[in-house]
Amino acid sequence: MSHCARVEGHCGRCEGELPFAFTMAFQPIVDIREARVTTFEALVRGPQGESAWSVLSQVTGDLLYRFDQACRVRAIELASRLGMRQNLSINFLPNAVYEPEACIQATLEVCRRVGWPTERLVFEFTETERVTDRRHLHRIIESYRSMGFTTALDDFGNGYANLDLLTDLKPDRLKVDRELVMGCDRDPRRQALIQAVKGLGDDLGLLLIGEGVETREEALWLARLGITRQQGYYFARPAVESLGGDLGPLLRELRDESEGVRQRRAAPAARG
Ligand SMILES: [Ca+2]
Repeated sequence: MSHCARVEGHCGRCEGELPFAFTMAFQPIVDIREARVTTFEALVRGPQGESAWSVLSQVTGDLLYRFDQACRVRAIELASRLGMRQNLSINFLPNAVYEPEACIQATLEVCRRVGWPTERLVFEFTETERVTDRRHLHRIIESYRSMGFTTALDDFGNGYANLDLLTDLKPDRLKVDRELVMGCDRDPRRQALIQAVKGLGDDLGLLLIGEGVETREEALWLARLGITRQQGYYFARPAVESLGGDLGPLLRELRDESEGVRQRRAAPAARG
């Protein structure tokens, strides 16, 4: 891995080989209103498609920086090689970013090398429990925003993700966690919560994404509320080193149905 030009002298935190192999899977984020895939989220996997945990459990503290950098590089290289035309969403570990403007250099370098436009990169982040981390996270988000990247607050509605993060960190996008989405078509409590989050998102100018959509009913309920950006097994599971199958027929059908256009059609398209 190349040296980081923005750091005086020698940083070295992200240099060196990793003692284990890994690869990336890609899961689509769709827009039902537009009936298209807008983004692919890159998710870490073992070299033979093993779980994320099988890889993450090997990331010790001293490997954190280089692992985070290697994930970004691998995701961008693969997205380019697979001919991805959509946005690429990358999860980052706030604790793996030492100095935002310096640590982004390897990312920018691989973008230049493979010809990936930086405006098609989205960075997803989650909150951690410590206030000092919050300040650090704030600095990273501000820095990324100034560099023109899109940011998304991940897992909202689960764990540490608090309401004040929205105004404090000002992300561009908000990913509504599976915990809220699960069974939303038939649970009044979840519906009330999601409606409140939607109102908040609208007021703050955030684009909402429903995560963990697993059924057609959840997809349609969210779409009718106006949360037309969605991700989950209902559309596609993460595909290792692949962009998966064509979701066009399914998405057009959902668009028509959510907009009230009832058309007699055959069974839903096969999932990707
Ligand atoms: Ca994520």
